[in-house]
Amino acid sequence: MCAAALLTACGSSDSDANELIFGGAWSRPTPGDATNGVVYFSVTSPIDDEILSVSVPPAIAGEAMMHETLLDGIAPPAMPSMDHGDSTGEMSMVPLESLPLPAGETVVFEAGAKHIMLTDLAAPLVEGQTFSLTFELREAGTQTINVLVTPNPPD
Ligand SMILES: [Cu+2]
Repeated sequence: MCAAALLTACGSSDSDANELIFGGAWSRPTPGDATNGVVYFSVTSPIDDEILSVSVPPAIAGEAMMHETLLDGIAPPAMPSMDHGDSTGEMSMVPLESLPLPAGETVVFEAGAKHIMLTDLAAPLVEGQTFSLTFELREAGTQTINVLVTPNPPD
């Protein structure tokens, strides 16, 4: 039943007032030899909440993690640095252990900023494909969204 609810939250029947609003979840198609994918979306919580973790079905990727891209010169938060890049020079990424969602504030995951990183892709992500991403939130519990694989951000 969630399959039809493209780009919208589902599986939230255990909450009502705490309903999160997810927008525009998308992921770039990947070339055949890529091991990592990336997911972007926006989320708004009506109450103060916090994303505790994110997961992806094993049929899609080995692991999903929240990351933030930083530029050299900007002090990273007090977390271990994790540099994926071998040629990107000034860009680095740090894992986000959790992410606060202040009430009513839209938090955006987008290129060059916060993103969900998928590692150990089981297969290339193909344009038109969809897959689910599941979030654990401190207040809202488990929330699952559908992600569309597309080269361009949805409107
Ligand atoms: Cu990353």
